[in-house]
Amino acid sequence: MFHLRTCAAKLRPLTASQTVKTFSQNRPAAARTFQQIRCYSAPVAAEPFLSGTSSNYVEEMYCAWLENPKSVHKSWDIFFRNTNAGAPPGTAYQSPLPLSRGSLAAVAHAQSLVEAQPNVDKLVEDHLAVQSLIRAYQIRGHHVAQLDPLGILDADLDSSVPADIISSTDKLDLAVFKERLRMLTVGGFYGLDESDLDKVFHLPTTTFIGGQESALPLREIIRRLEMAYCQHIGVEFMFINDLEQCQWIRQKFETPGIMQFTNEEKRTLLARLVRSTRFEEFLQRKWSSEKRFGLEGCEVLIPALKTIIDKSSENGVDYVIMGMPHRGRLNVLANVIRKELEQIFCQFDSKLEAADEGSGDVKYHLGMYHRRINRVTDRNITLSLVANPSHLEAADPVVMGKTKAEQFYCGDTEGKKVMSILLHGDAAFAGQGIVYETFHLSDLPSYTTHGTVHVVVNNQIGFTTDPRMARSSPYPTDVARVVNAPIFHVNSDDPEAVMYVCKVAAEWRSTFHKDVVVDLVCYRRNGHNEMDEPMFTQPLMYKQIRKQKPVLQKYAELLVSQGVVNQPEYEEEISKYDKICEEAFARSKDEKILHIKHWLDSPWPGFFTLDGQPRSMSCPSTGLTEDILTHIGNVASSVPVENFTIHGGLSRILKTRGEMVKNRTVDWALAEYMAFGSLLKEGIHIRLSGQDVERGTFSHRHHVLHDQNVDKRTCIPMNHLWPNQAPYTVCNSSLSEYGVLGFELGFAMASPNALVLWEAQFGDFHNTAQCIIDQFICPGQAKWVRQNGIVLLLPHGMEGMGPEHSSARPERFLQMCNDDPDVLPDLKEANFDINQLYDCNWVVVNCSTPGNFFHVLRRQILLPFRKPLIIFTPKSLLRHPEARSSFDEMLPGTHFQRVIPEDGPAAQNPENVKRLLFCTGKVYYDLTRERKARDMVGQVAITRIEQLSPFPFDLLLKEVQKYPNAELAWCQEEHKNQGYYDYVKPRLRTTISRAKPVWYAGRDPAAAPATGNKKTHLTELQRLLDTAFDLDIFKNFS
Ligand SMILES: Cc1ncc(C[n+]2csc(CCOP(=O)(O)OP(=O)(O)O)c2C)c(N)n1
Ligand SMILES: [Mg+2]
Repeated sequence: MFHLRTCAAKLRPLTASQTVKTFSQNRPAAARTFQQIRCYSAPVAAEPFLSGTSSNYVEEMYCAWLENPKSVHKSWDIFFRNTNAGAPPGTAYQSPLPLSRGSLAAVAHAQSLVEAQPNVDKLVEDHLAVQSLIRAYQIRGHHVAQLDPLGILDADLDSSVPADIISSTDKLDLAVFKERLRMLTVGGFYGLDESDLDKVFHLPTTTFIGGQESALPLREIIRRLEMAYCQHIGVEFMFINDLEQCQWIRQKFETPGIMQFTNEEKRTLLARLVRSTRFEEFLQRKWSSEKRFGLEGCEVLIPALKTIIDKSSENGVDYVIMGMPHRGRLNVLANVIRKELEQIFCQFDSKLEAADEGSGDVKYHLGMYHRRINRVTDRNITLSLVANPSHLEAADPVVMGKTKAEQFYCGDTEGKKVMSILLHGDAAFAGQGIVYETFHLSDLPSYTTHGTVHVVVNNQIGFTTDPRMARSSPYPTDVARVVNAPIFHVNSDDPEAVMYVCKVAAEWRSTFHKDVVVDLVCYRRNGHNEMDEPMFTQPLMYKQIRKQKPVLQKYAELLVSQGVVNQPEYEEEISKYDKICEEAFARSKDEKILHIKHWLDSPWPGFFTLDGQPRSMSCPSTGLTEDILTHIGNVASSVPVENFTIHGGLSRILKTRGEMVKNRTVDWALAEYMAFGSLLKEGIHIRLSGQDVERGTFSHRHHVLHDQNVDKRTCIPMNHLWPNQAPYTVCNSSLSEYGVLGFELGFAMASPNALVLWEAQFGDFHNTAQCIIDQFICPGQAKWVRQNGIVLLLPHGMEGMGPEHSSARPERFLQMCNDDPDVLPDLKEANFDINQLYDCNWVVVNCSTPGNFFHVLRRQILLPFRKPLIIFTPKSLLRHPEARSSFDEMLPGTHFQRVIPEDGPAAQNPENVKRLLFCTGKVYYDLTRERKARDMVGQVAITRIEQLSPFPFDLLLKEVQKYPNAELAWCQEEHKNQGYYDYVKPRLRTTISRAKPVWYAGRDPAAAPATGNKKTHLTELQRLLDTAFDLDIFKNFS
């Protein structure tokens, strides 16, 4: 049902407003008070002196009286006061008595009339009522705006009209309006009645409906409020806690006549609608049985996006990064980003062969990067659409992160040059929690992109689900209210209203640098995809949709009727675009090969050779000179600014660090410092983000020092290392994993010359970011030929802390590695280790020494390509006295050790060794302690696998061959169905051509990652150590 409502069109008498206009033109604008003005609407017959010829004079008197009641003759003063106080016609005028006997009494009589208390009270009440009414429209007007092009659903899921708005539910029905007014007045909400409609009220400063006028009759006030808030645009903004921002929005929507378009703008809009509509029709004609998730029903999206981009370009933006779901994606690629049409069309050819390595992705997930001239502003603009998975809204934080990085690298500290636009579906925007997480990044200093423009394709359905079953909030956009983002709902069948809100949204962003939402209330002409039958579930809606005239046709008819275009011009525009499509279609048939790299959203110019290959297939030494190590160590153990008081406990930590530097050793924190500090020297930007990373969850890092005497005074010694170093960013994130990991992944996409790390508070928390891991990090390169060097630091280790906080779930990462467990690669291949890294989907390591941690971090950047790196990081080892590395392990010529072989007595006499134990990570220290205690150093060799994936087949084969008489066992502290066993065992067996068994020493399978009982934990640990060193235990199984 339509919410056709308003009153004034029928009720408005022009005389009152014209009169007031004349008044106000003569009045200084500043004279806005809450003073009541009762317009002298009394019939002329009742006030004989008010003849037509005297009206100008009366107006002048009235204006003068408004400014200063004493400036007019007392009789006028009394007249105007009485009129405004509600004196009935014919009684307002009191002729002044001659100043003779009795005159004082007469004055007193007049005075008493003026000051009649009930009238003054009414006067104040009426003004307050009008003010409340204005405010009610500003707050709730959007609830009655005509937003649904189908006229069947209420965009806010509520058909009632708010109790404090006078709108009738049917604009044309005067009786309904009167009834509503009566309900609100007679003993009702405002205490106003119909006769008040012609009274003139001063407008408060919190409204702009007056334009140049500072007072209006109530009838006109209501009409203008209806025009501003209850037509095709619903503005939701009164929750914003900033007066200036509210005033800005009011001014943009209330100012009379503000929504004006030139004929040229209208023609451009029509041409853009032609492209949008005809593109979908073309695809439908050519590939009627292919899924494309067309835009039909929201064709206005294309001109909407182009308007946002035009306006932003005009305001200085030269790079727009976009993220969007399936709906209308091909159309956006074709008509907003301007991807060559033949490249899009050839994606429909299933016989094309893929030219690039990788498994590719469906056409409506691929990304794009394109630099071109914006024809409207004549300025260069780069547009990038980020590739995305099916998982709705998952790309939101990725787009934000990439935007932040692009801003960072071009020094755009205020977001004036680079911006993001995010598109959403209505169901996904309301339903997916990542939307909320992403909004909460929008204003954080290290995460803000200075405003994202969000556009919701609100087709009032999600697949088959009605919005009333899909959300509990009135609008799908309510989530944006948490960050005070204004929300502009708009009926997408009114293309000019859509253009207007898009312009305002872009201006909002460039003025306030904050998020804003455009909610395009539209419909979906077809099913969820073109093969889908919508009538199964939405019969009535789709009956209405079948009747719905397409927006292009409606708008074309409007412009033809206005004489802005004529019919032949319109038809010419259509056939011109159809021809473009046909020609591109013909060209697309020549394409024989599908190049996924043509769909790259983030090229890295100069990093690869011209044909996209790494510049070498080797990695230099990751070691550093003693001088560099010492210098970094000294800065890491000092406070590099004057008069800065740090906490006493921290002084002790820094002192210990200083002693380690003197002793040429590093612990975990210092090794990380060395890696970061040295890369900064080489111009590599480093960004470490995650919950509490600045200090470190385990209080070991302390990268940000806090002055104990001056609030918020901090110092980051890492930024005081070298004169021309790259900047170091370390930032505590919001308490989000999905959002923040997605953000950092996006940040890492922008440049290969940055080390971007995300640290989980505890490794197991990564599972709330699983979507980013599963959909982007693990398969990203295979799907989108896009490399990414993000590093995940996941604290891991079974330390008796219970089922939570123990396991970073290594089994999950290992299960997703793409190396074949059953095929032994060619170990003699030159640069075997680098080739292996090049071929893998990600690198998984668990370092047992700080030195190796240092090397793997540096290797991440010194490699000639980029791969995600998953590091299981320690907790207790951070402070373990044996978990130290000497500078000697970090000097020039040293490397990351994929495997750390046994180097004790067992290695001296390998043929005496009875058992070769393989392990990874912290359990190594438990094993060596136990071996020593059992005096078995010559019988059991312990080899550490530091790089789990890609699996170091070559080095492990050497280890096995070195101990010909040893049985092989894998030892882990994790439960058998978890940890590394299932990954390592088949690969070890392949390494030795299945010549021997690989035994297991570790915890039994379990549902939970760890016991909650400390004693049980210790018992389990002892049992696994017993198994590891009982040389007879596997005999029975042979
Ligand atoms: C995270 C996630 N869950 C479920 C789906 C399956 N799915 C694909 S489209 C869709 C409906 C989306 O509705 P809406 O967001 O309104 O977009 P529309 O298709 O209407 O444009 C669903 C549930 C998905 N792609 N992603
Ligand atoms: Mg939808």
